[in-house]
Amino acid sequence: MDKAVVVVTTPDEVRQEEIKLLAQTCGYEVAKTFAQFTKPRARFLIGEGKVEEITNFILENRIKVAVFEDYLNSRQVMSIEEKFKIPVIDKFDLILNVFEKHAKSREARLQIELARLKRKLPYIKIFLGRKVREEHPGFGSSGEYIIHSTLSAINKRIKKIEKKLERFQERVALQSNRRKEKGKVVSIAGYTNVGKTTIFNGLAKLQEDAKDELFTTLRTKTACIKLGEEKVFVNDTLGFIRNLPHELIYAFAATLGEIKNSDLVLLVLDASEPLEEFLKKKEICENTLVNIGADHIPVVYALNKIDLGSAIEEKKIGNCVAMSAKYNIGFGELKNKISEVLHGQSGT
Ligand SMILES: Nc1nc2c(ncn2[C@@H]2O[C@H](COP(=O)(O)OP(=O)(O)OP(=O)(O)O)[C@@H](O)[C@H]2O)c(=O)[nH]1
Ligand SMILES: [Mg+2]
Repeated sequence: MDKAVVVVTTPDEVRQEEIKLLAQTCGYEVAKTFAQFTKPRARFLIGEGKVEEITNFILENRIKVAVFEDYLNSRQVMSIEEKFKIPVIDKFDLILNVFEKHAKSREARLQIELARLKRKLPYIKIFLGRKVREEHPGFGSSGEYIIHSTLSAINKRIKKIEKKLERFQERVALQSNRRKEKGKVVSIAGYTNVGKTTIFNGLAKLQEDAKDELFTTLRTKTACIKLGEEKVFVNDTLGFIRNLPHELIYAFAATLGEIKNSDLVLLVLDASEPLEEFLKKKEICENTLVNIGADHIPVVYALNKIDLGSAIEEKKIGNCVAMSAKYNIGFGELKNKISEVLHGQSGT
């Protein structure tokens, strides 16, 4: 396992935990976490003294990668890498690495490549500019040619992937329209690792991957289930996370788009979390639904993981069902609630 250092600039403990969990999901062993809560600095994000301290630790402990919790711009990445002499990644890169680890479908891989290319473009521009200036002093036409041809090759690739994903999205839309003719569609949404796939498996009596890792599910899976006499299609979807960069939401539009086309969103929340954290994650999920244009759809809240024992009275909100997907508790009530809301909405 490669050793990593984590650098945090937020006092928010949950964010600090989350970045460590992401690093571990990515296969890194976190050797040490460095924290600095001062105002962000332009050059390294953190102060020069801190940079020195971390550089020494990296040298002494054979650290392979430095992970920043906050987002870094390309110039910052480059300046920090010059000091640390190891790759520097931030939360955006880390999420992409986790996605990559779990990407099984061609579309997921394309979406990741697209996000990475777009993200790396400014970095490559600066990097090439510097290199060309070093190797071709005077910055003559040959240097400019190198930059131009490299960037245009990358832009071509971006366009090509975007076309492919567009076609994929059209196919998905067609499929989901066809499904809609046959029955109602319920999308299971929520924070990553909250138990969406376990609920999906319980509803559909399937055995999809459900692991104690972030972002196990990348590609929407659909199953047809019976609610009484009625056929309903259920989607298992990609998880949400705090601070999910907009670019990433756009890159995964093909995947998240299905939520927008459903008749009901089953929003899964972890009822075992302290109230404050529970409410924060609920807000993040609801904001994400707004961002992907799915906030007009009726919601049923699944308060999952009640087996872990925590006060849930104060967490009961709107149409909700307390359940434990892992221990098969609450599925009957959940199905009834889904039917009730689906029918209330259709007026039948
Ligand atoms: N204690 C407890 N654990 C649960 C429950 N439901 C799910 N889990 C566990 O939570 C972890 C995540 O479950 P998943 O179903 O993979 O969660 P997910 O929301 O699909 O996660 P991603 O697809 O990775 O975003 C797994 O280790 C599950 O076994 C529950 O009701 N109680
Ligand atoms: Mg899942």
